[in-house]
Amino acid sequence: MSLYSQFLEGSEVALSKIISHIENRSAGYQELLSKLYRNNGKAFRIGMTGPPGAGKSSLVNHLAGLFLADGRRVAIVCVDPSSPFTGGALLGDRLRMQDIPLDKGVFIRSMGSRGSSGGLAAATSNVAVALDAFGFDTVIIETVGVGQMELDIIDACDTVVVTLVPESGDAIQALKAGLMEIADVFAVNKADRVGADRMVYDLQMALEMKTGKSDWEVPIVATQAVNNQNIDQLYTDITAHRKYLEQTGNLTRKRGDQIRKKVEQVILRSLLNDINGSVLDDQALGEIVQRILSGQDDPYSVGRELYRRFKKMD
Ligand SMILES: Nc1nc2c(ncn2[C@@H]2O[C@H](COP(=O)(O)OP(=O)(O)OP(=O)(O)O)[C@@H](O)[C@H]2O)c(=O)[nH]1
Ligand SMILES: [Mg+2]
Repeated sequence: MSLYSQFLEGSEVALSKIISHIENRSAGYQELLSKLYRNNGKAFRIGMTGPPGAGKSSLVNHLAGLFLADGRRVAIVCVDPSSPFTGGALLGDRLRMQDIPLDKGVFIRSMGSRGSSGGLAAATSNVAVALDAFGFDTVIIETVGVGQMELDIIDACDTVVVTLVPESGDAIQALKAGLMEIADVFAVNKADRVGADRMVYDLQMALEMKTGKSDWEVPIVATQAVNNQNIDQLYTDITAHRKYLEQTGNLTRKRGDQIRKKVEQVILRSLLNDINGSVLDDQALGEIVQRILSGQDDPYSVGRELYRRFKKMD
């Protein structure tokens, strides 16, 4: 039986292999993704981001439990190989065992840092496609920080939860880091520590200053992941955001935009592959760079000329 048939029959081992295939971009992965994409679009994707150590994994741990209790099938993708799940009450130690299919309900996978950051973001969204096609209806993606890669990953999610802690610095900093733009829900975790109320208040102020408001009012939830406090509220807000997306048609629009970007990516990647294999190779590029460095040429002339040459080849 082929790997794909095993996948269709619900084998988590086949799922793991297919994910590695996608992650490594080994031969035939695009054909595989073509099939997976046709079976995709049912899962709810939740992005969890925030500074290192804010308690994202602890929150995900509890949230996964709440989704499970609601009869959902949950998959977790952890895009930070350096940080193992620290575990919580419900799934405990099992969450540390990454890459191992767990319960019937929860599947955890951590993504390696291989390849360029753009590559990792694309690979992560493709892995989410595989999980969706496999039948997980809830996919939670955890990333650390807010670099370009994280923003790209977050872009592929339906609902984004930004986790901050009282020590994260002031809300203005969050504003500067672009967090206000991407957050659908804020969790101010470690609310057992001093400064949590202040952080919530400052975030509220910052949200009020935000321009280009949508009609979704971003909730701010003070949580204590270690004490399992207020995570049910976080869960309620996350599911409310999903309902909002569905009812306003924003979900369809958002996914349409994501697909548009994906198609562009596929075209660009194919073009780049062809160009690299024909009018450009490593050595040629090296020589061009030298010429440009010494002022004999410039990137615009070279780029346009190479593209013209490439088009003539058809
Ligand atoms: N005091 C306190 N500690 C917490 C709380 N939530 C999590 N922690 C602790 O904070 C530490 C980091 O928690 P994680 O859940 O691993 O945080 P994370 O954001 O996933 O960390 P990275 O993935 O490494 O960025 C752990 O020691 C947790 O026990 C909380 O509500 N209060
Ligand atoms: Mg973590």
